[in-house]
Amino acid sequence: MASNSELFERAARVIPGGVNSPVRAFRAVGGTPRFIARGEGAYIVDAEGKRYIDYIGSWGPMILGHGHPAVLEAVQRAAIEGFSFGAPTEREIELAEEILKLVPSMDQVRLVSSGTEATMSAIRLARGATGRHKFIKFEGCYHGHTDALLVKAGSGLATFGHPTSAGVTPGAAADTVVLEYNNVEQLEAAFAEAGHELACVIIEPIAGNMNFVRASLPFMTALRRLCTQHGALLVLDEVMTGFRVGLGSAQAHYARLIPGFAPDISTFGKVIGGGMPLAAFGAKREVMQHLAPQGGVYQAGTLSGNPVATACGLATLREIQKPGFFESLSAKTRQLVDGLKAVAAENGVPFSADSEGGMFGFFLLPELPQNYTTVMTTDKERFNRFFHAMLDAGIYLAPALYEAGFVSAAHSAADIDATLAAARTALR
Ligand code: HOZ
Repeated sequence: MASNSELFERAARVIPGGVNSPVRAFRAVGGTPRFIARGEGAYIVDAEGKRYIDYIGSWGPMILGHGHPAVLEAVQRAAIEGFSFGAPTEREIELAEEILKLVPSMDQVRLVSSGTEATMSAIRLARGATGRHKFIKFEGCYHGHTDALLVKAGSGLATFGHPTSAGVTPGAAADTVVLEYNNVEQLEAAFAEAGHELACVIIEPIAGNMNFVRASLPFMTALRRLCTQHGALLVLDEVMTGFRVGLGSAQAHYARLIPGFAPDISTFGKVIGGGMPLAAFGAKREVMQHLAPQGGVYQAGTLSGNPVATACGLATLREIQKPGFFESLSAKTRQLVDGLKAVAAENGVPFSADSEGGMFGFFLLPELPQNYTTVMTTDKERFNRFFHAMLDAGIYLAPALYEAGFVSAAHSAADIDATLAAARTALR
């Protein structure tokens, strides 16, 4: 049996940095990434046979835990029928119908293979539909790795201290306007100056790539009002929050608090694929009609609407609609977050934490931060010590303080208790 470090050394010879996505490399926290051999419900088991309670859940998708029987069965059946046809299938319609039933801000949805594709296509669609070039994004929000969006982004870029990626040309980023998250004044000023040139504003409604930072109600209200006033489209990036913070996603949460609130375009990923490469973007019919083959905005993909991925997504979406699913998931996640706060208070450690549905975040800061600059003031050394002590105790948290965490339906009360018991020693 090869150890994690042997596998990492071997991987580094053939894969840059030994990983296929940078945050997996443990660079922010140091040490050796765990090579995962298998997942079972709320747990993952590494190459050395050590079991962990998994709070990453593949960075969001595994809302039912690993190897849910209904999902497994649907995937196995679909795989036998065929892996990929590059032609339409009935299951794509079923998945689109299921998504649209749960997200009333959209009439139509286009299936793609990754969150990056979804956000990239949403920006192109907004530009094509409005005939404008510029768009606003917010510092610390990560919308995938397309050039124009890799400016002052969170997640892996924050981890490595390069908020804007090398290789993004000034031309590619020239129409990207970056503003501070939750800063209404800055937003008003930007619209006053360039509102007529803006195709859209893209935002993570709960930013999960600078840990967990909610858009405040005044900020979201201003955003909706300004977009409408100036003819810019509001793009909610729900790749992370979609079907994860609640059945109607983050937009339903804001719609409950802000009368009439709805985005113009939404992007989804992660949960809608249940762990398979599947994502989507959607909007009202008048916006979506700009997409090829009806309209002039081109977008395509060989594996888009893949039959195995749609089976996985569909089975997952059906499970999360069962009565009481989100009530139970939210309660468990709150139990974890409240427990961590209590442990930190016992240990006299400055700590704040928040959750919505099955998504959570915590900071070694006395108050929840409202923007990226404040997130960056977190005590990194203490976070890294905490991370490693938890890992040793069999608790698998995100290996960077800029990432949100995820609880699944498979996590039990005993798992949460075990996590809090480990935190009692680790959080010092
Ligand atoms: N974009 C993810 C972090 N927010 C990382 C994905 C991965 O490494 O799997």
